[in-house]
Amino acid sequence: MAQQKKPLITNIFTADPSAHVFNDKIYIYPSHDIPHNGEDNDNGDEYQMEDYHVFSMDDVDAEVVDHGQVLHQDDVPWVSEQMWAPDVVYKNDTYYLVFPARDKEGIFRLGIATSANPEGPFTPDESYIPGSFSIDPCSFIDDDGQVYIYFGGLWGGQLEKYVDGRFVPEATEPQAAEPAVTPKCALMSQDMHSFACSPKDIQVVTADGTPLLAGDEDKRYFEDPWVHKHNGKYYFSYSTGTTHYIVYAISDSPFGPFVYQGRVLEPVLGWTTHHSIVEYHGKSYLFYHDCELSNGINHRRNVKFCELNYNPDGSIQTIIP
Ligand code: FUB
Repeated sequence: MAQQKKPLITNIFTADPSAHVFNDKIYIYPSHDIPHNGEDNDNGDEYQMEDYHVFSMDDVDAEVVDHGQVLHQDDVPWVSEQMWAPDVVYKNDTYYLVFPARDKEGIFRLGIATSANPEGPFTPDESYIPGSFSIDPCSFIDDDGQVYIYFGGLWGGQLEKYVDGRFVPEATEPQAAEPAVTPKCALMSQDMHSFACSPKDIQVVTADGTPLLAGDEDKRYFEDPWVHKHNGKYYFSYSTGTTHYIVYAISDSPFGPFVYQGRVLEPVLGWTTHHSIVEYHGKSYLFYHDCELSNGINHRRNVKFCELNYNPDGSIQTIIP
């Protein structure tokens, strides 16, 4: 079953799956795609998500359980629209949902909502994380209990509009020969409701230490960060957006620099590609999405998963969807 790469959730459209193991079960925290007949554009207006559902599986071969709606945008005081790709981290005996959405001015921010249970429901903070911006938060808890949030997405995700920490609406991507826009990472405070430091640039570099260029669209960061640890190394994986790959880079530090390695996943059906990597009972799994259920409609996506394997040198074997 784990190898079949078939749509895992079929009762609603789901995307951007963040998978975690809590209490020996696999929990999936995806976006909830809402069908409509509007057109696609580079601003991501077609992704009109309003709420989150949580899913779980007792084992990789078990039925997936929909725990229902766990948070709706109408219940979040600071949100106007577009609750996109979320993630969850467990700390302080609490499950923290970290999620992006547009604030009342239309600027993407990151918010926190909490629950005593992994399946929710989640209670949102009154306001977004001060100093947060852009989309696609990925939470990574290190062996020492410190939580890092990696985030950022180009175009609709507004990442290129942050210049020296300020939102500059007219800012555009760098020229092809200039260094690529970097994803960001912030250490979370111990109470998990604020950043403990200003967001730092995460550099992805070539083997000789040169930062990737904006024109290297097969490799440079676009959106969808994920960090996991394997044999003591930090693996930073992400989507290249315009070229539709999931690729990865490795570092000895959670703040990088990360050295580019290769591809995790070849392009799927649909424009976006988004993933997470989780270890369960001694095996690793890739959770991702495509548009199989809707025959390729970009904003009607479905979550899938399959096994992910490493070579003896720690490199990841590329997955063909
Ligand atoms: O789901 C909306 C956006 O599409 C996400 O934020 C991106 O990562 C892409 O999957």
